[in-house]
Amino acid sequence: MEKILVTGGVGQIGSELVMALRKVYGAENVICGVNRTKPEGELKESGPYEVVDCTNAQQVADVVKKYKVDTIYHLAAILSAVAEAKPNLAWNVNINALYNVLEVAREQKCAVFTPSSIGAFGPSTPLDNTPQDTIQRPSTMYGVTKVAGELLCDYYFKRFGVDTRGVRYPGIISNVTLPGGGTTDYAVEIYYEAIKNKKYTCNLPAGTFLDMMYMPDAIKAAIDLMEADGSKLIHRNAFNVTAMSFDPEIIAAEIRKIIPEFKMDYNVDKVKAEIANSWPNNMDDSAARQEWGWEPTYDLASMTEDMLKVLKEKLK
Ligand code: VAH
Repeated sequence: MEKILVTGGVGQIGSELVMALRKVYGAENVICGVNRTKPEGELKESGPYEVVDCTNAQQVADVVKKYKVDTIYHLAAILSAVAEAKPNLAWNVNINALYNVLEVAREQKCAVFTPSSIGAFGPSTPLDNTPQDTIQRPSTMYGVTKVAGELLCDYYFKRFGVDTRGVRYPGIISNVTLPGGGTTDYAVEIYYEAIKNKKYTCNLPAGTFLDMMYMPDAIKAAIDLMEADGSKLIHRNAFNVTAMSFDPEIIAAEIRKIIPEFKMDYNVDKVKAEIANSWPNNMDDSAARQEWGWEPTYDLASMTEDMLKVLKEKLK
């Protein structure tokens, strides 16, 4: 990997992935691709950025040719809750933009990382220990775009030899950039509210178990997969990866081990609750472990300790 473009470069994953990739490959070799929101601070100062609206194929092609990009981490996407509110926008960004990226990758011989999600599963999927290969009939526009994206990436590998790779991310928890419009956003907000107000009103009901992962592990998964020996990848796109599974009561109890006075009540968002109920309780990620050595570092206890430590400083 010499020259890397990260689309969605100021998003929850993109903003941290750009910084991690710059540490590994050299800041000047990692281009932060942004659309309407420009990078700020260290993200802006540490290396190049370009405005690239991925729904515009020419803009993608121009940036890839300008920097002789050989690898694209395509993270620009509309997340699940916003996708339900704006399904047409979600299709355009999550599929038409991906098609543009894959076409440019085919022409310019780039490798492509595109994340799928636990959202690619639906109510008829086995929700416990969800297999790598199983029924995928999602009931959300987000899920439809994720399944279509997985199949499109498989096709570009098989038909055109494009080196496409991807993982099915669970909910991702981070302390740098707030997530925007996801069903799992509560698992980030709860930490901020625990520090700021020692209380939180949760929008998913107790008993809603979802796969989750700390951001450092999400970044590690993306880079490790892209660096893996491609000849060993049987599944290649859409590997199940997870680090933990919890419901709101369990994460609240973990927070109380550090902030005993923390209180939580509920005001359930019916749309988000319906989306979350159609997703797995926990996934089987053995294929990723066997094919490219996936292994998370953080569990709920160590993530909670780190999140509260970092946010205590950040929110001072
Ligand atoms: C969302 N955080 O909630 C994203 C993710 C697993 C869910 O894709 O939409």
